[in-house]
Parts: sequence; C-alpha cells; structure tokens
Amino acid sequence: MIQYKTTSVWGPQGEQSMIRKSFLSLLGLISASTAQADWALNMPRGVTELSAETYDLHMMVFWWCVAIGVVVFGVMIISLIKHRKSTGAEPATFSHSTSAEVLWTAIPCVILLLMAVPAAETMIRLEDSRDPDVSIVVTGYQWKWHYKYQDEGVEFYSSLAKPSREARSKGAGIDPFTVENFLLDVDRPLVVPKGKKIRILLTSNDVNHAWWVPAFAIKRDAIPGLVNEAWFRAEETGTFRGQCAELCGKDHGYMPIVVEVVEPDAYQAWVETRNDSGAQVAQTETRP
Ligand SMILES: [Cu+2]
Repeated sequence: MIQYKTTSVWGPQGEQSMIRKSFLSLLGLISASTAQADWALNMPRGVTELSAETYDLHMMVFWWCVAIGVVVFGVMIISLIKHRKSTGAEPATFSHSTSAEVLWTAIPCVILLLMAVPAAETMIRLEDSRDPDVSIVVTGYQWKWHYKYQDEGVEFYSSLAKPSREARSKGAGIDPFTVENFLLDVDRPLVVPKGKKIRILLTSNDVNHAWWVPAFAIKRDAIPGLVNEAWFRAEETGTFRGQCAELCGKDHGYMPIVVEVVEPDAYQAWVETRNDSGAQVAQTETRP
C-alpha cells in the first residue's frame, strides 16, 4: 500500500501556505490593476459611424440575451421551487406538446431574424470600401508596421516607441508604469484626415498579423500573399491606439498601432513635410 506523506509541500501545512500565498498574490493583482490600468468592461463606442453602429448592434444583442436569460432561468427557477418534491408535487405524465414545440422553434427564429437583419445591413456597409479619399497599404512585419499612402507618395515604418522599447529590455531597471502609453506608442504614427474615407489595404511580409484599432471597429488579418480591405471615416480628431491581434511570434506584443486623426488642412501640411523629408527617410530605413 502506498503511504502518502502529509508533511510534504502539498500536505495540509504546505497547502495552507500555498492557498494563503495565492490569495495574497490575487489581492495584489486586483489592487494593482485597479490602481494602474485604465480599463473598461464593455467595448468602446468608437469614433466612426460604423463603430457606433457596431456598438449599438452589440448592445442590442446583449440586451436580447439578458432578456432571454431572465425569462428562461426565471421560468426554470420558479418551476423548480414551486413544483419541488417536498411540497408534494406530482410529476406530469404528458410526453409531447406540439404547440409548445412549434412555439419554441418559432420564437428563436424570429429573434434570430430580428438580430440578423440589422447586423447584415451593417456588415454590408463595413465591406463597402469603394471610392476612398485616401488609400493606405498596411504591411505587417515581425514586429512593426509599414504604411504606404498610395497617392501621396508617403511611406514609412512604424515601430514601438523608444521609451517602451527601453523599458521592456531585460535588466533595464525602468518601471514600465512610469512610461506613458507603455507598449502602446510608436515612433511614427499613421496620420489621417478627419471626415475622409480611409481605405486600408492589409497584407503581410512574413507571418499572419492583424491590424486592430478598437475606436474604428477594425480588426482584420494581415496575411502574406493576400490583400484584405477595411475602411473607416473618423468623425473626431485625436490619437487612437491599437495592437497587432494575431499571435505573430515572440515580439507580437511589441508592435502597437497609433493613428493620429487630424483636420484635413493639418493632414495636407503633414503630407507635404513627409514628401520633402519622410519618404527619403523611409527608403533608407533598414528592414528588421
Ligand atoms: Cu503581429
């Protein structure tokens, strides 16, 4: 017969200390995340018409699910309490109810249709990238992005910003919490004009990546040998951040996306300065 030691690390004492340690570290994690991170439970509403529509659809489906959950679990719980054995409930003897079966098939079908019609309308509009004002070829690299404005003659690489890169280095001794927008900042952001239709042509140079900017409701794969399309029209100026959303190798977490939405005049001025100096810089930049 096998004898188990009770004094090992997994024995009662060890177990207790393990539980205590886990509990304390969990408490630490919770307090750290509430103190440091600016997070939200729900998806953002975004700054484009389609991101707002996507958000509204998400909320509509969410409330449908809440209502269905309340009705189904409500009936279930009430039935369980009301017809419990201890109150002398007798089991019913029927085995079929055609009208109930028709009803519980028809109701979900109607609900699905109510969800599918507006969702399909939005999805068709999401795919309609015709007649853009600005077209940008976005290419994923391990581990940075390359942006090429098709008609403006501007192209450049966009890599993790220096402060983040330094802080993430092993043995750097820099507290990441002291770095502003740690891992969410780049050296050269994508600049686009407000109120204009921006078409993104997405591809990759090596492995699969994904260009994800929540404020524009865009999360699309960048696949080598394939061009995926997406578009947005930002209604607000500002800085919008995103990340690569496809596990693309060891530095997957270090290729953020930053998009600056500026007034059309400022955009024109930016294009002109990039044409003078930026394009040459982009051409002389070395690949990773
Ligand atoms: Cu990636």
